Amino acid sequence: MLSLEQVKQSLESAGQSHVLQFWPELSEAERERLLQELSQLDLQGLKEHCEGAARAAACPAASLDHCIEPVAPESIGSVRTSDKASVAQWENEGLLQISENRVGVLLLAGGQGTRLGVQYPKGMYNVGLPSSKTFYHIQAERIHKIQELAERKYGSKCTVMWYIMTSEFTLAPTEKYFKENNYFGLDSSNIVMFEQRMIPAVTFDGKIILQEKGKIAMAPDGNGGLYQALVDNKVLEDMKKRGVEYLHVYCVDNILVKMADPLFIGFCVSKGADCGAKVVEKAYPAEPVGVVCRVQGVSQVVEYSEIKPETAELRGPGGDLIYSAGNICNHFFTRAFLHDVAEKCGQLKQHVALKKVPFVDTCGNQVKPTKPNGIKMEKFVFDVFPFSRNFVAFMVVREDEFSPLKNAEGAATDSPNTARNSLLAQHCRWAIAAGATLLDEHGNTIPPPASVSAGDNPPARCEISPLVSYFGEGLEQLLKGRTLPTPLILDNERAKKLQAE
Ligand code: UD2
Repeated sequence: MLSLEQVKQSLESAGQSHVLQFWPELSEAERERLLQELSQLDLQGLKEHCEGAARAAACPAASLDHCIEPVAPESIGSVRTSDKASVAQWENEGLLQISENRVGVLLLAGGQGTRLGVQYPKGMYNVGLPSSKTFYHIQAERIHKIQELAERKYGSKCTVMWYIMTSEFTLAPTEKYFKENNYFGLDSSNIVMFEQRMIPAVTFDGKIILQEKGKIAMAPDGNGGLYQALVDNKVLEDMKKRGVEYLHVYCVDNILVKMADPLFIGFCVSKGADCGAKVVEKAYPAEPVGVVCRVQGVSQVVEYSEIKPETAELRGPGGDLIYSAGNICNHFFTRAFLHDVAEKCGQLKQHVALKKVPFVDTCGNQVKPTKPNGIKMEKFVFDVFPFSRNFVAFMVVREDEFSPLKNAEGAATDSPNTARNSLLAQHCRWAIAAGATLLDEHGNTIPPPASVSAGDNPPARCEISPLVSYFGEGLEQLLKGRTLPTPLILDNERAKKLQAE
């Protein structure tokens, strides 16, 4: 830890002496915490960070709209339009890589979940499924299952490493939650949690914001902080040691996420890609997903917050959105590519977010601003795409793969209700496709799958544990010809009973 004198000098030369304004009023413990916090900051880079943030907020970067063009549809792989043989070949390739321990998953879980408004990590959120499982729990079970499927197909016991990027906000509660739940049955030595860096929020005139008299307002450096965090925490070395060559990076809040999706992994590997992104057809122009497009000829993602509404609304002659390849924060990277970009993490673009940041004023009063007063600088995980030598995009079916939780209950989109419904609707489709007749709570037969779509009210509460089925496979032998009342939780125990009947 640095001394008070050292910190004082650095703050002075960065024009940030106000940070110690309340020092005389602080208790010993508060002083120690503040010194600790300041010692962890990049004090050398502080001046540039604060001035840079103020500059960036004053003159926002020119919009990219004038130099973007859509990715040609034929250059996007697609699960829907590819022939069955190719799909099977990609899936087998993915399972083979998994069976050889060459695939890991990396969860981006450092965000603060501001829109959802909970004080704990989003991964611990329970959207109200019949089983009450949380995102972390579901994801752990999908890892279990995909390991099992790869093992069964190729006959070798395997591990999908689970790397979890957290932040100061999410690390301790996530660790505690995993421990309390016995790592959901996974081997704890195959789960690696690490922390991304935090950076100070600053005012529009480039002054660090004090959240309390003895505490700086800090925020994680965006999900693109991943690349620095991989270096800081020697994650690439860990991957190398364990032989993990491919990483599936994903965000925490998509209830339908297919962990280490063998089809996506197999597609990327078969195409010799170093970097890839899953996309879905955008649902509506203002949907909060980035678009995969070409900027001056180079494939990348333009984030929803940085594209003009009139560009997002552009439609082709058939009425389809021109920028329709919606990024769902599911990325593929080879370890070699990550190794290359780790050296370039200093070059990653900084994005400006204007936020309402609670602060103490110069008289020491707590203020909760009603309009944005602070700048948070963020890096985006997809900003490494332009460094790729062979980038591929893969279009998947929204109903099968994408239903994110962003907003609190009551919102029309991306809420606990829509997430829960998407999963239950999917599981009803699986059960019916496997030959089950589901009965609703009144004993009426549930109609066939075509009438069930994500986001709609699912016709019944039917939840299938990932331990029983990963993407609808293996259900026929359990469900064909059966009439089952709902609510139904099809977990391992119930599956065993059905098998025994
Ligand atoms: C993300 C994508 C967007 C779209 C959408 C789909 C980015 C930058 N944007 O937007 O294009 O795909 O998801 O749902 O990827 N996170 C961290 N550290 C941070 C900030 C965020 O780990 O400092 C994690 C966060 O916990 C979450 C993921 O990154 O798992 C995405 O973050 P978000 O929910 O803030 O991103 P969103 O919805 O604006």
